[in-house]
This record gives sequence, C-alpha cells and structure tokens, in this order.
Amino acid sequence: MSNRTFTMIKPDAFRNGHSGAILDRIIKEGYRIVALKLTKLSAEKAGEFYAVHKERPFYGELVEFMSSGPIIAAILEKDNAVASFRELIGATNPAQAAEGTIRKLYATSVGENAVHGSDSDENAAIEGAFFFSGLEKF
Ligand code: FUP
Repeated sequence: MSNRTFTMIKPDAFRNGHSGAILDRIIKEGYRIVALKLTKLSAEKAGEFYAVHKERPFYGELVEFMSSGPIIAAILEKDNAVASFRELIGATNPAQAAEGTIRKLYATSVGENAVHGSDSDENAAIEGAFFFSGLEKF
C-alpha cells in the first residue's frame, strides 16, 4: 500500500478564500506535504485530468469549472493516505458529506466541491505525476 495521495484545492475554494483553512486542516490531520503548487489548469489540461469522465453529462461543466481560476495542487503523505483523505474530505456531494468534513465545511455543490482527493493508490501516483516532476517532490 502506498502512503501518498494527491489533492487539489479547487477554484471555488480558492476564490472563496478557504485555501489557508484547508491547508491548515490537512496539516493538523497529520499529512506531510510532499509537493505543493499554486497553478491554473487550461481547459485542455482539465479535460485531460478528468478524461475518465468524458462521457458523463457533467464533463463540459466540470472542465469549465476546473479551468475557471487558480487551484492548489499537492501530494500528501500519511499512513493509509488515499482512504483516510477521502474520509477527511467527505462525500462528492456536500449535502451528503459528514459533519466536519472539508466538503461539508467549504463546498457549495456537487460540481463545485472545494477539494479533490485521489480514489486509489494507482490514481494518486498518476495524478501526482500530472502536476509534479521528481525535482518538485520532497
Ligand atoms: P470524487 O472522487 O468524490 O471527486 O468524485 P467523482 O470522481 O465521482 O467526480 C469527479 C468530479 O466530477 C467531482 F468532484 C465533481 C464532478 N461531478 C459533477 O459535477 N456531478 C456529478 O454528478 C458527479 C461528479
């Protein structure tokens, strides 16, 4: 089992000024930051990142939203990182997210849901490599 996951603070949370609180929460929950950057996805890059959802009805909106403003991308390390981070962020739809989870606190809708968290060790590695070179990981 890998102990790394990949996350993004999405454009809604960045725009709404929640980046500091979210990063603080992540650190307080015991994650070590392996890599971190403030960047912005082009529509093309957002489409590539979410290519697995290409056939879904929400794909166009998702790509538009994810390229609408800056994001913060990070690789995080902790025991059982993928599963524990999914628990910390809560359900995809904030209306169904448990109390105290990051999405419950900061997301506004299923589309604009504040944060991303990888869903498997394999995807964590692929997504981390999408944003970071070996020189950017510590
Ligand atoms: P998650 O793994 O919780 O990020 O959720 P998914 O991989 O199922 O979905 C990826 C992104 O697609 C979500 F973060 C937001 C968007 N989405 C929608 O806009 N509508 C939906 O019904 C489902 C997902």
